[in-house]
Amino acid sequence: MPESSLFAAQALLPEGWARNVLFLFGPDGGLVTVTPDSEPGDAPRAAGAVVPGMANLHSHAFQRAMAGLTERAGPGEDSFWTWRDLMYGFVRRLTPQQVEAIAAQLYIEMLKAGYTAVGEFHYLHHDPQGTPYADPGEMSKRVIAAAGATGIGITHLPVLYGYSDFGGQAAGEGQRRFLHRPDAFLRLVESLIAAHRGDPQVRIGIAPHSLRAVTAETLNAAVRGLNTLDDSAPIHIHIAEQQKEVHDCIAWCGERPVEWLLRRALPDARWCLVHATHITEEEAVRMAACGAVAGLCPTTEANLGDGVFPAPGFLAAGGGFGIGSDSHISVSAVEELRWLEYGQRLTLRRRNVLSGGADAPSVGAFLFKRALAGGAQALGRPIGRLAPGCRADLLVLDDTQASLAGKSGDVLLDAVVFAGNENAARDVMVGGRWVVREGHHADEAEVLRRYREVLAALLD
Ligand code: NGQ
Ligand code: ZN
Repeated sequence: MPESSLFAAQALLPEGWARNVLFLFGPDGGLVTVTPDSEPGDAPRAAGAVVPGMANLHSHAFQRAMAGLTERAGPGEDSFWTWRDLMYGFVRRLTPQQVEAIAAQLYIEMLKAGYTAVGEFHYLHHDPQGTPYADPGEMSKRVIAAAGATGIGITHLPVLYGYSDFGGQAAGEGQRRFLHRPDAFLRLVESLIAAHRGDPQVRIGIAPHSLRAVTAETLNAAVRGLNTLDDSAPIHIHIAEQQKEVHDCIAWCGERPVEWLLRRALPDARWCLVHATHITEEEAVRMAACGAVAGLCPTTEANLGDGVFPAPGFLAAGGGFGIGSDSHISVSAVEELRWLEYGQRLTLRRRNVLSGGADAPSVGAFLFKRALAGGAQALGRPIGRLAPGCRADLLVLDDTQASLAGKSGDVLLDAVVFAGNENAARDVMVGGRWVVREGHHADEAEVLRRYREVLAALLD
């Protein structure tokens, strides 16, 4: 049953921090009224400060099960590309049931970490031979079912994947479970949109995998097709993550990946450009101007040896960003935000690089608030703001933790982002329902049991 109200002594609202806030929720899990300086009446009291739930805008759920398995040096120099070969090997045997169990475990971990919605960039579509399942939406349905069962909101982004490299080169053996032609892909998207119309917990978008995996023709066919179904649905793409990718793109067409995309696909505020690590100052300015969100995944970008996103130029140009845990080497909004700033400090040898300037100097609060806004935009969901009409997706912070002692307002978020190693999310609500209470999810033991069985079988 959704709750009907909550009272918070301190809460982060769109206009800033407020005291004695009374939240009233509707039966559909939306916020109806948000009233500062109220009396609690008989509303339940939050045990700590209340902030909006965070969006995790980039996830490949199955990769949670390989986290920790790829940290052994190979015979030659390891790279993103050698990691990718290991990933192709791992993906070879996964069954729909296993993918559902892995996703459920992951989504509980996300909820406990304070992520209340996920952007699932989903490319594991077909059986191990590359043949569509009897129901071509089988794998998508498993992942969406895991989200439904655990309570996380999902923006499901079926991936269009057709080729292995720039210029439409034939896909390889390791990629056969991922492949679609645009027409079959659009039938999948259409069936998923039809199945979830009106469901506030599920939104469907698309994800052309990367400029390596599509051509101008297939990319544009997918976007045109999506527009006939839902012309505000999100569109995500991996871009300019590795330097090799940039060099190969220039060798192919004479332009850098983001330059090519800006000219050929005209991305706008519906788009999320995931990683965009290797961009020039000019690309940063043009990317910011088009309104697309930068989908930053600092722990995975570090783990895979990608590089550091040039955040100062992009933010100065007005760019928006959100965070994702991508390969799930870490499932922690705190780590993503902390490493986003630390990457800048380490390369620029400065402190307090990403902030709102003199008017909003708190770095942790700046990162948290911007990631809320960018994540909501990228997922195409009314989240990230505790305001009437938005979803009742929120966190209660555990301010009994030593690292948070005595802090309030923006300094509280600075301490959450930089000063603690304990999980600060005590209670987590999605769509008006408590999904985590005192750090626990009701189904965590059963979901973990199933996950352990899957891992035992996979690592056998
Ligand atoms: C992915 N992961 O799709 O899982 C990719 C690697 C590729 C990241 N980009 C595969 N982090 O880009 O070809
Ligand atoms: Zn990715």
